[in-house]
Amino acid sequence: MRERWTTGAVILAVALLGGSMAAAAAEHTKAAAGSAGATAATEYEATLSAANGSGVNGTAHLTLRGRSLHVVVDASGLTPGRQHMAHLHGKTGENVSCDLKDTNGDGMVDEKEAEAQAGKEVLFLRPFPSASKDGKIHIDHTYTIDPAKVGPIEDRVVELHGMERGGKWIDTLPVACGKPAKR
Ligand SMILES: [Cu+2]
Repeated sequence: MRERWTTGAVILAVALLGGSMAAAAAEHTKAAAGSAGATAATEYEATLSAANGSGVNGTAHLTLRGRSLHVVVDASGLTPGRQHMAHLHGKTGENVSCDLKDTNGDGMVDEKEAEAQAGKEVLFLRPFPSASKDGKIHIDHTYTIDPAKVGPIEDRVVELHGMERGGKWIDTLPVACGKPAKR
């Protein structure tokens, strides 16, 4: 009697194990199919143009592979020795542009005005770079993105921030903006 109960338990355990293994195998197949689909890369290029008369210019190259986004930014004309914030900006369901407007007419496009046009940060390009002695920055990093938050790359803009204004360092002030286009 005890023998039969044990046998039954073993059969049940094997059945459960078999079931979970089948589920694991199915999950594995799904993951493999997903990564196979994700190997196709989409490349984007953006020319970064000066904002707020910063004199900053540069380029951004973005490579999207599934949820992986490789970003390379090179720019010059930034404030030497300062750390400059860098982001992708956008608005959900909208195609934003770098047409940043000084709506309050104070002679500069502050971050609030820029956000009205280009939207908030949808991706922080961390670690933020510090400009070299000759005012250059370089970003080369791969991010795992949430596609629902980041949205279509071609609907976003790349922004660099931080410059002195009236002798005061303003870390949020936009200094360059560029719109990625597929290449
Ligand atoms: Cu930003």
